[in-house]
Amino acid sequence: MGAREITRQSILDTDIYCLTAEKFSRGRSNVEVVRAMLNHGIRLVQYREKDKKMGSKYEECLEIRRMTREAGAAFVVNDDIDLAVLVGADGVHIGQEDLPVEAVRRLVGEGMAIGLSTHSPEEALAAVQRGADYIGVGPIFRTFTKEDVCDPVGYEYLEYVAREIDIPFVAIGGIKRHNVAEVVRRGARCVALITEIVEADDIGTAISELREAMQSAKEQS
Ligand code: TZP
Ligand code: MG
Repeated sequence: MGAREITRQSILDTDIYCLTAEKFSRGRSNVEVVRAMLNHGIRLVQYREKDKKMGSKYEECLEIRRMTREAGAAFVVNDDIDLAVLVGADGVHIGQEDLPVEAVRRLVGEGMAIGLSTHSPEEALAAVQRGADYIGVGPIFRTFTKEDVCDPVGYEYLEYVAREIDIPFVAIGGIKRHNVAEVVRRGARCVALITEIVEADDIGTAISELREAMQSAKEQS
């Protein structure tokens, strides 16, 4: 799979959004895992790393930025706005308790996409109003990957977003090969995953099986 257009509007125009987490990567480094993702056609990667100091995160992000650029893939940094700006990321992803979207926009300028995690219709509507470029919708299923995660939002909220919200969205939380088809049937076009990919014996097999399941669900719906 080749390069693609990467703008604030098009950042989610891909099927699988891969997030890093070295703790779950079974001895592989974030850089190794991202290399495997890119080699298997992933074109949207988020650096999400809760267990490292800023200096190490900066070094890793510089390398991952270089790799994603070479592959024509988009690169998003989770939480750290300064890191996203410093490494020239395509996007930054924030949560409900972080700085407001308008304030983040002042820091990152007009060129960088801002993604915001949401869990309810009220949060989704507020995200649109505040100028988020895309929203995260989840957790769809129970997940043990994220600490302090709220209860699953279920399909109801996902279907609401698919029906009512005009900006791009990505479904996240507990998505696996065995349930991704239903997530697509409920309206998701892009899904974000951590453990199903970083924990896999073979990252390439996990990606191609996810893609197959998504593709046949799309053809049915
Ligand atoms: N945000 C909502 S759920 C989640 C994040 C970062 C964790 C997703 O991880 P997994 O392993 O795909 O359930
Ligand atoms: Mg966060």
